[in-house]
Amino acid sequence: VGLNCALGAEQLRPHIGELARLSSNGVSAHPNAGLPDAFDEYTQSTEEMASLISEFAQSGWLNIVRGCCNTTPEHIAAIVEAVEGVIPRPLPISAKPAGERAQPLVGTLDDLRKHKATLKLAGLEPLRLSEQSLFINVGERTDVTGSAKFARLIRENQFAEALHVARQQVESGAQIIDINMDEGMLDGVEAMQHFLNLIATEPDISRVPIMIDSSKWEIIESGLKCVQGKAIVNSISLKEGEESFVRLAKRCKSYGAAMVVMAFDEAGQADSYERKVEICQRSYTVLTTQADIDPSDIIFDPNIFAVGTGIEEHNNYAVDFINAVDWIHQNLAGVSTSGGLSNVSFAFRGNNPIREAIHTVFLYHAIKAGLTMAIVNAGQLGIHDDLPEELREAAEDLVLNRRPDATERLLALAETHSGESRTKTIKNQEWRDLPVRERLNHTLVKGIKSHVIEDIEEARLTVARPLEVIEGPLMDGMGIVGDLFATGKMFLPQVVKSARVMRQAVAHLAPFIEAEKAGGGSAQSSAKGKIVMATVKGDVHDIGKNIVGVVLQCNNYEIVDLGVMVPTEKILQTAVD
Ligand code: THG
Repeated sequence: VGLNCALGAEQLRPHIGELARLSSNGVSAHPNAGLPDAFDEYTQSTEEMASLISEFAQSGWLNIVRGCCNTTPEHIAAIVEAVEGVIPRPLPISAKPAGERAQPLVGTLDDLRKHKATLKLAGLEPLRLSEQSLFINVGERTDVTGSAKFARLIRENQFAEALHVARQQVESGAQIIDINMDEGMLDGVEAMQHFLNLIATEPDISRVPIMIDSSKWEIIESGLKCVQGKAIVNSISLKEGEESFVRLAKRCKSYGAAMVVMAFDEAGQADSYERKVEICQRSYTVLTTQADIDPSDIIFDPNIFAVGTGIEEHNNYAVDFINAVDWIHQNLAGVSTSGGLSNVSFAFRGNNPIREAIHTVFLYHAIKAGLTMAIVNAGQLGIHDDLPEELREAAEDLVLNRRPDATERLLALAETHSGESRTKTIKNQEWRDLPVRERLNHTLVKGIKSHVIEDIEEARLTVARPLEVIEGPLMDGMGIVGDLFATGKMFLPQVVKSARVMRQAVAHLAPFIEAEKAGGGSAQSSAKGKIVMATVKGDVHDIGKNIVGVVLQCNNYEIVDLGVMVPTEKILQTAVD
């Protein structure tokens, strides 16, 4: 794998360096003779080009090198001379020779920790999981079987609106989106391909990896042919026996996709802890020994089924899922886990506050057991500590199967809570009468945009310097958000909302802070120093940076803010300049 054209060797350096770091195959470089000047002429000398290439080779980056635009026989001769005797890049040790089978990685606990979830995915941007990774939200709304609205949009060919649903998922915190076009009245292959091609042209959607969800292999494969990056197949299983399982797993691998593996075998879906464990163990062995699948590409879904259905055999479903997730992470090295969260509350359809309460409680416990990701309605997760005490208790009784009458008790509560959506509850509360500091806390934690400016303005008038509003109530609020998030009581989509409010608040204060600085007069005019700030390549999160920037400015530093996703070279060059 390598890069040619478009750039000269100098500009190609970071990309070749990165490929060399990542690739398990040989790496090639075919740079142009520099970049064209204003007259479209390439002027790089043979010596200059050869010296750059020599540096690449000496760094151990190259297996093949040649030239592209405007390299002359003289350039090539100089390159040949420059790399003479340099050892080609050795292949990384982890790269297995073709055909060699992976051994199952069941081993000691230490081995397990080492091999824990290293799933790598990508849309336009990479999503790499490690042991430190937080829970991943997969957006569920782009599913014709899970959303009446999305189904209607697709049926009526309103693809622009359907794209909007996908964008909303990403905006409200989905880090992957699940797409399902399984409906009797639809040409699933056609709908999947059309929708995925449209998504590919929307960088703010296609930056996240896609989970292609279908019970028909034909639809999945048609999707795999359209997606950029490294997608997830949802799903394969042993339901039709080992032979077809192995064949489909190999197909997934040939497209470079990761795969959701359902706890499903020839005898049916696993509905008890023992069956879940048995099928996942067997699937793991088959996949790693017969299909040469890397465990990091396996995502086990041990089936989230509905609880509270009134059928006694269902009472332990959530507990069995959570315990199976725990077992999988203790015993099947390197794999990830997932589930369809909204399934668990099907029995309470039509009552969103109750469903949200069940989801929140369920996720809290499943994440503690190690759950890597779940298919969720990203914009609609509750905050664990915010659930009214009695609702949380009742939901927990149901999810954890703690009392035989859990369903009845939750239903009784459902009557009092029915119809009231969570947002309405907040609106109706008397939080507007609280002191301004507490109102700001509430606004930040809940991510409510409606009164931010008004409250910030009020707070600003109570302090001597506008900066104190940031350093006081706003930082306090973010502290609360951070604590709730760290303890699994608040989820990423909510943090995203809080962050937006914080951004709004800081934006309102910035001009006042600027004005104060300008009014500070000549006594303060000599800066204490100059700071270059940026978020690095791959990181779009700039709120922390912006706050530090504002605070430093107030302390008389000059700030050069390069923005977000800035390449290393640019940061270094700016520092040098
Ligand atoms: N495992 C895997 N994939 C899955 C599931 C799973 N894919 C589909 C499903 N389960 C997860 N997705 C959803 C999406 C929506 C709902 C439930 C699961 C849902 N929808 C509301 C309802 O039906 O009441 C929506 C109503 C509406 O807006 O029309 O609950 O388990 N691997």
